[in-house]
This record gives sequence, structure tokens and C-alpha cells, in this order.
Amino acid sequence: MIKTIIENAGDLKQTAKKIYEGERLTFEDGVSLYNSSNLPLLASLSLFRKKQISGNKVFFNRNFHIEPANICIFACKFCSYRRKKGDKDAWDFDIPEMIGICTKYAGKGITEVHIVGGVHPYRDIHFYGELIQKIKTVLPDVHIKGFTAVELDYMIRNAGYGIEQGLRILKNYGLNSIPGGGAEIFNEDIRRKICGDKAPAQVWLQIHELAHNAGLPSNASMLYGHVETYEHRIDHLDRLRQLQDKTGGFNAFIPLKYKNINNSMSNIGEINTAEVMKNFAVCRLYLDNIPHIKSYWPMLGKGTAQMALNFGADDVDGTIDDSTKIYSMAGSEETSPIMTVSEMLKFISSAGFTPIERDSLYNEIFPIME
Ligand code: V47
Ligand code: SF4
Repeated sequence: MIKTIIENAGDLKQTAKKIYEGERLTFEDGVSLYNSSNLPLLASLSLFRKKQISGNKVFFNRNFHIEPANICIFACKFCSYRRKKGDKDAWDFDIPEMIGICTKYAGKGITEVHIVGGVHPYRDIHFYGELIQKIKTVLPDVHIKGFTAVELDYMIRNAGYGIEQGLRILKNYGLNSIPGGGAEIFNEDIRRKICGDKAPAQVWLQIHELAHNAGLPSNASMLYGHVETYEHRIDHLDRLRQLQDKTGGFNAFIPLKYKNINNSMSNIGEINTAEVMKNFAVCRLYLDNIPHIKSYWPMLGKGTAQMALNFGADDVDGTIDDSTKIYSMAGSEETSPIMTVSEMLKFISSAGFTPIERDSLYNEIFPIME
């Protein structure tokens, strides 16, 4: 079977051979995978690799999001979420309001709260530190995965600390890990075009490196399908792969497909599903040292998210409970993303995989309580 696949891989024969032999792909291999339109081959290669890493398992967790504010000092062109203070659909929660949200989850088996919002003009790490501390009084066992590197950079500097010290302070408040957002595309020219005012690539990478060194694991992401080329994507994956070689601190990678509703780049169309699947496959194959690839269903929609499990993804994120607006505001078909655990089990098993509940560090949770 493997021999036949390699023999029939045409121009990708050498790359396919490397994948089956466990050899690291080069930049050129990555670009040639992207340039191929042989989707069945990309599916077999990436599924082969996924199965080496996680067998037939697909992971999910029980989580909800807190989005503290959608006001932001930056103006990323792809963002459909940011509002000016005073706009009728702007929000800016104080700590009691956010603790009120958490209280309704007490005793419900939630293992993770994901906190990401706009880069707030005057909140600093002590505000978010107090939030973290208070969440843990309401949900003592919950894992707090919070704040993109871009949010961290601003909130830490705003309080007058260096990044290393700021991360230590947040860890002492109870922060457990860092989500993957804010990475966008690392290439400097493209970053300047789509989000010129936000923290540059080297700051994003440095914050994740310092976080890993401080014992805070993290995720990574890539916003793709806008004005970048395949070479820019491989450059992005390559910088992540190099950092992971150094620290081993990334748990999961999330490819974030650009959604084009209600933002300043809406004139750019969205890429099609075949391109989304190709991207999952290439990310799985190129990032040979990041264990999990996340098919983020609130953004992709359930059908596409299931399909991506055949192109290397082994995680679908969580139950969400209709607690995030980032993607519905950008045009996702999941306008109120929510899945019960029973729905989650069917969602994964009907795609042909074995659902596994996990905690935020990918420890498996048994038995699964529906
Ligand atoms: O950084 C914003 C992206 C990210 C759009 O770590 C958009 O488990 C597509 O951090 N089209 C934030 N993407 C989301 C994030 C995240 C999401 C899921 C899982 C995890 C994790 C982290 O959302 C931003 C940006 O890259 N984004 N607008 C848009 N129009
Ligand atoms: Fe602000 Fe994040 Fe939107 Fe950029 S993507 S404008 S940093 S909320």
C-alpha cells in the first residue's frame, strides 16, 4: 500500500518517500506540497502522519471562552470584531461581570477557560491577574489558557515590566498556558499590509519562547488564505518548527482560515474547501515536532472541521457553549457555536475517529461523562 502510494506520487515521489521514512521536509518540499493539487495523495500522507502520532484518536475538551473586551488599540485589517469604545456593539467587561459568567459553569465539568479579547488601552497585568485569581476561586480546578502574545506584550509593558518578569507574575496569579492567536503571518511585508501596527513576528516568537522557558506551554496559529503566498506560509511554519526544536513548548497548531465578512479586507474572497484541506495536510506534514493540529470547528463550520480530520488534524477544540463571537462576527456559519458532550462524541465518531476527552495538556480523561 505505502509502496504503491509512493510509486504513484508523481512529482512528489521523493517528498512522499521522506514522509514515510520519517525524514524532515525541507522548505522546497513544503512549497511543492502546496503546489500540488493531488488531494487524495495529500490526504493519505497527512493521515498516515496523524495516525503515527495519535492513532485513530481525535481530542476535544470541555471549555468556554471569555472575551473581556472588543475595544482594541490596534486596527488589523482582517478583524471583524474590534469596535470603538461607545459603539453600540462594543463591550468592555469588568471583573464582576466576567466572574458572573464563570459562576454559571461551576460544577459542570469544565476543564478550561480560554481568554482572548482586544488589546485594551488601559488594562494591565494586575487587572488580568486579579481576574485569573478570582476565576480560580469560582472554578478552582480549571486550566486558564489566556491572552495572545500581542495582548501580553501590551499589558506587561503597560505595567512597566519586562516580558520575562511579566510572564512570571501572571503565572503566579494562576495563568496556565497561552493560546495561539496573534501570530497571523510572520513575513514582515505581509504583516505590514494586514496588521502593520501590531507586535512584529519576532516579538510574538520571543514571548512564546520566554513563556515556554517559564513553564507556560502554548499553542501557535497561522492566519492564511488572504494575500500571502505558499512561500510565506512555509516561512511561517518553518519559524515555528525552529522554535519548537528549541523549547518543545507548543502543544497544538491552529490554522485559521481568513473569513472575510465585515472587515477592511472584505474585497478579498475566501479560499475554497480544497485549499483549506491542502493547508491542513501541509501543516501536519511540515510541523513534524508539534504534536497536535486543531480543526477549529467554530471557525470552519462542523462539516469542514470533520473533513479536516482526514487531512492530519487530531483535535477539534471544545464544547465552547456559545461563548465566542470572533468568528461569527467574521462570517462563520456557526453563529452560536455550542456542542454538548454527546454531540461532540457523535461529531467525532461519525467522521470515523475515536473521540477522546482531554485536558488542556492533552492528558486523557476517562470515563467521558455525557
Ligand atoms: O489572532 C481574527 C484570528 C485569532 C479573523 O490557542 C481571524 O487554542 C480568520 O487566538 N478570519 C484569535 N481569523 C483566535 C485565537 C484562537 C482560536 C482558536 C483556538 C486557539 C487556541 C486560539 O483569530 C487572531 C486572528 O489570527 N482572526 N479575525 C478573521 N477575519
Ligand atoms: Fe485588535 Fe486582535 Fe482585532 Fe487585531 S485581531 S484589531 S489585535 S482584536
